[in-house]
Amino acid sequence: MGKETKPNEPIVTHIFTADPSAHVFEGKLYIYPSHDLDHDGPSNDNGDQYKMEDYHVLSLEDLNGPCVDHGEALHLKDIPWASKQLWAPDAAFKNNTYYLFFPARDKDGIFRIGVASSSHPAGPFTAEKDYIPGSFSIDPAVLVDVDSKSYIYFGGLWGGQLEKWQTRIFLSDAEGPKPSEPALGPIVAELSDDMLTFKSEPQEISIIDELGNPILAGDEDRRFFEGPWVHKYNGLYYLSYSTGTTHKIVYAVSENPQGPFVFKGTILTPVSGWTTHHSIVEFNNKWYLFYHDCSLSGGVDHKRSVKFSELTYNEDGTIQTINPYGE
Ligand code: FUB
Repeated sequence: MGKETKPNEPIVTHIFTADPSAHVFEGKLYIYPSHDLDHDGPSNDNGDQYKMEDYHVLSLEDLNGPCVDHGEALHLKDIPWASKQLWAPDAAFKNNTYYLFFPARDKDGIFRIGVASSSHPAGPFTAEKDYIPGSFSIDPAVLVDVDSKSYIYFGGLWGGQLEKWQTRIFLSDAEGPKPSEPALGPIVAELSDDMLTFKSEPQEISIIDELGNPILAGDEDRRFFEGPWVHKYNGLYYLSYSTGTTHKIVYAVSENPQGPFVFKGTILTPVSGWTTHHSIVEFNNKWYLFYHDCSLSGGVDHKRSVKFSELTYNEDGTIQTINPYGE
């Protein structure tokens, strides 16, 4: 059991946590983060420093804490198809079951997305024997829509390998589009009713500007990099994501869960550390942004801590930009 939580402070300090996916289950706020490890191994653009081996589920009864760490919910050794790097997960509830969606490298070193299930939101989760057929890249986020259709969003550049799948075949030498070409978007697929397979072919989401032009690969303040998250507000779908090299969380809006999404603006200004990754959730009639930074570790990129901040919509549905350091 941790101490009381406060906005813009680590919700736990006994372990390093990152990539928080927050959901309200059974009246509590459950957070599904990555579990960062303390190590001195190599750090590079391939993301080798993010060598996580398990997941811990956290929960809060209210936003003043304390935050409960429910312990290990799933370990790499219990995932038959995975070899390393349990990156950013998400969870969903359907069929009276809690599903944990997670990326990991398979035995060939290729990122895939797996599913594990449990009867309890905190697990322990039992992994399927193989990854989701046809899955690739990283950072799954699942939206169970009001009509009970479920969508999985995923993708990430560089270490997340999205560039290598442009032909839907893994090409290890493939590079991303030129700066003047449309950026790669995140991928969406509808999930099967049992949540274990893709019901539809994964398709790329288009992110456009207010004039209908695609966001270009060279537009690093707006183009998709990794960490897609989709939530609904007033009947609209909000796609938010990290811009990677410019370290922002930005968002785009659509009337359709599969897009196209129209770019709107910045939700979170850069935090300490290279990565930025978030989720957005409504809890007790208020909206919250969960995110991470590296303040607790003094700026070590792979030793991150989950924090939260209240999120405010303007009357026109746009989101007010959050600067977590109050500058
Ligand atoms: O935590 C490992 C990776 O770093 C995640 O998958 C990315 O979104 C970034 O936060």
